[in-house]
Formats: sequence, C-alpha cells, structure tokens
Amino acid sequence: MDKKIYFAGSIRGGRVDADLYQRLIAYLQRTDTVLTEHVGSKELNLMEQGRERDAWIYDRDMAWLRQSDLVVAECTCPSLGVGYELASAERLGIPVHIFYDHTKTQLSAMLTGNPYFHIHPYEKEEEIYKVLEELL
Ligand code: 6K6
Repeated sequence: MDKKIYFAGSIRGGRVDADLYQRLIAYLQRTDTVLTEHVGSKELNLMEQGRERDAWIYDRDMAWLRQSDLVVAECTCPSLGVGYELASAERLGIPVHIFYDHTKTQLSAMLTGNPYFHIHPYEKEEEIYKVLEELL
C-alpha cells in the first residue's frame, strides 16, 4: 500500500506489449504510486533523441529508480534498457519482480540464473494480477 513502484517495460526494444504495460500500471496505481507511468503511454517518441536529450531521460529514470521501493518489470519483449534497470536495481538493493509470458519468450539466463531476482513466468495475464495482489 502506497509504495513507490518503478515499472520497467520495453520502449526502444519494441512496443508490442504497450497495452499490457498500460493495464499493469493502472492496476498498480489503484493502491500504489507508479513513478514510470509513461512506459505504458501510446504517445512515446521511440527515436533516439541525441546524447543530450537521452542523458536527461537517463538521469531522470535513474533518480526515480533510486527512490523506488520495488521494481516490477514485464520482460516478454526483450529490452536493453530494462536489462540495465534490473542490474541497477540489484546494485541498489531494490527488490525486483520480473514477469514474462513463457509461451512467447525465453528469459535470459542472466536473469533466471540470478537468485536475486523474483521471477514469475506466466501464461495468462490474470496470473500477473494474482501475484501483484499478494505482493502489494
Ligand atoms: C519520453 C519523453 C522523453 O523521452 C521519452 C522517450 N524515452 C524514454 N522515456 C522514459 N524512459 C525511458 C525512455 N527510454 C527508455 N526508458 C527506460 O528504459 C524506461 O524506464 C524503460 O523501462 C526502459 C526501456 O528501455 P529501451 O531500451 O527498451 O528503450
């Protein structure tokens, strides 16, 4: 209840699951604060925006990550940025819960092989909400 949650999902890695991110973020927002609401937005500019603008995004996101109580990541669509965020959260000691649809993807061994991460493979979206319900 009233945790600060850093939701991580693919942006430049591909937006095929953007609608799912939006539903998960809306679910989390019923009880908690999602710092990265924009990850579910349809309006995001996916293009590289130059080192300076991207540095602004990086600095802001890392500041949010440092403030967060919990990271929730949807990793069905692989993303370098999400991988970086997960490793950063581990370094900062922030708990990380990773969800992925195991009928669509094989998660990297760098995540499944690391006992730090709480890994939740799912087949149906409803399964994610059940885990989140218990978590929050
Ligand atoms: C919106 C406003 C200004 O710039 C944008 C678009 N870009 C991003 N905005 C916010 N967060 C981003 C942006 N690009 C990547 N991220 C962070 O990295 C998010 O927190 C995602 O979890 C993750 C996605 O990484 P990629 O490698 O798939 O882009």
